[in-house]
Amino acid sequence: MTRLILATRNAGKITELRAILADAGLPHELVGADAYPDVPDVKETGVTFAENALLKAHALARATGLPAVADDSGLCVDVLGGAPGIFSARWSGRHGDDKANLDLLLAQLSDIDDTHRAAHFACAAALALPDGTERVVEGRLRGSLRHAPTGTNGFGYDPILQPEGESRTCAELTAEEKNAISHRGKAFRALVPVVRELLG
Ligand code: ITT
Repeated sequence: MTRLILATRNAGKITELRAILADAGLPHELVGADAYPDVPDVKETGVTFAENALLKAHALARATGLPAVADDSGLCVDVLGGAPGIFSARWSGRHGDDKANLDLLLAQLSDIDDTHRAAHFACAAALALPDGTERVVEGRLRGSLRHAPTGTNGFGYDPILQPEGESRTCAELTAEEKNAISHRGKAFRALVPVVRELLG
């Protein structure tokens, strides 16, 4: 069975990606980057989600000699011109401090009323092979931002993003409900035929 490495150390993402790829019926063994502790984290020097996803996938594919998939994702707020965007994970200054990132964003938007709180999650999903072959696809989830966090599921900015057509935030959706509509779900479902094409 081909081993496919997920280039992430974010436990929330690993859980989501495993479910999405398994649902799609991919016969590959999916392993998180933590299985390869000696591979250093790649610097996310790209300026788009696609560039960063490709950087992460290539670094892991090169280091392990195995096909690697990676995503780069974030929250893009209209009134902030698309920020935090690629800086979503480190918006407050500390990478991965979900609560500090969310609190800072809410404070920055405190005077903005509901008509101007449109935002979307964006995700680029990349596949890289050790020989340098690469593919990248993208997905989005549009919605609007609440004034206070609600819900305990998910991670990151889930408690404040209410998807279009929903009365709940992403953090009030079950994992299955979120995967069905999410930016990451869309991007990785679009990557499935690409994995099949390149890896069989
Ligand atoms: P890896 O780089 O190891 O994959 P990361 O958390 O740094 O993990 P990203 O660089 O893709 O991942 O940053 C994504 C950030 O954007 C993440 O930390 C969240 O703050 C936010 N984000 C992305 N997808 C999200 C989702 O589905 N729900 C909530 N927040 C999300």
